[in-house]
Amino acid sequence: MFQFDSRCFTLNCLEREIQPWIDSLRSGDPRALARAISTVENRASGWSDLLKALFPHTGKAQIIGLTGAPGAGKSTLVDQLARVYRKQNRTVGIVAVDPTSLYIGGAILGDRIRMQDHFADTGIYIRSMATRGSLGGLARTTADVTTVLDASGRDVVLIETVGVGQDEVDIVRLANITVVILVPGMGDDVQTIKAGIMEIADIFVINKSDREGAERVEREIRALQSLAVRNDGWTPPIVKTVASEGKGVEELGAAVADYENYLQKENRALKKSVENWQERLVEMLRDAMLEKARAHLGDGSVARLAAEVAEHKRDPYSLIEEIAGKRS
Ligand SMILES: Nc1nc2c(ncn2[C@@H]2O[C@H](COP(=O)(O)OP(=O)(O)OP(=O)(O)O)[C@@H](O)[C@H]2O)c(=O)[nH]1
Ligand SMILES: [Mg+2]
Repeated sequence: MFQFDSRCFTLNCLEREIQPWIDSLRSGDPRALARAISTVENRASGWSDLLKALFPHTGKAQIIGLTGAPGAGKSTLVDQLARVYRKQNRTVGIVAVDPTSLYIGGAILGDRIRMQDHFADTGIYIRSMATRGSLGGLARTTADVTTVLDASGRDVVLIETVGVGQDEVDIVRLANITVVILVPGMGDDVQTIKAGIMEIADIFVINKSDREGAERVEREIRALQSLAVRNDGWTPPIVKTVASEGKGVEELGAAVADYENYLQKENRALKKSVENWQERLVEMLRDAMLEKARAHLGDGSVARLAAEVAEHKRDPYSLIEEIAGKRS
């Protein structure tokens, strides 16, 4: 139904094809939305034209990234937070990113169960990104999927990601608001949490506060905060939650709203967005150049060149200059 016509080569023709799709997507049709997300995620034919056409409709959603150690209760919290927003009549899109195949089984199962829970509610759309796209990094694909959700008119987009690697830092960076979830007594004391993740927190959540040690985690966060004051002057609040019982979730919603208000002042939201785009544009450029170079080199030639360098038949520096077109 929404397939691109492969005979469509002109811009006018593409626009004619894309427009009805975008119209149904923006009117809230979940099938049009699912189709658009798959197209973008799989880099299927027409993906970039679709994103180009969607971009003018973006920038309205509140994008909230939630990250934390495996099993910290991220999905449970996301689910509860989605309920809070639904009570406020705001529509929600959820993107659950699974960075390693190790978590895929559990996460997908968990998401299915939750999906059933929200089944009757078209105000919640859940997407589990189980694959690491071969074209473009995980962060890039997540950003593009978020763009689709934003353009579809979702008021809030919640992105869940395990805070373990650089990819995850990149993913949460694309959010307007970053929530870092810690838990007491899991061996992941504040010190052992990746420093990069701690720095990007706009709000801290201590989930599983029904367990012993929540105060200790709070003290550790406070101690860290006293060492490094953020240059925007915001002190990330600490919210204690028991996600499995829905406790503290309203408070988390309020903390998010506080930060939203803070961002609205003194052009901070725009400043943050410019910073984010700076990162994203560089990444998009890197992807595009790499793709161009690969297409130019053809299949298998990177392996052949690697062999030549390894055997010292040629030096890698001139080789790259040659490929990058600095010298010909
Ligand atoms: N005691 C307690 N258990 C909780 C709380 N929140 C979540 N859990 C439980 O912790 C387990 C993991 O929760 P998830 O929400 O799947 O955690 P996650 O961080 O999304 O996990 P991954 O996506 O696999 O990294 C589940 O069994 C939840 O029921 C809480 O506040 N207290
Ligand atoms: Mg999860």
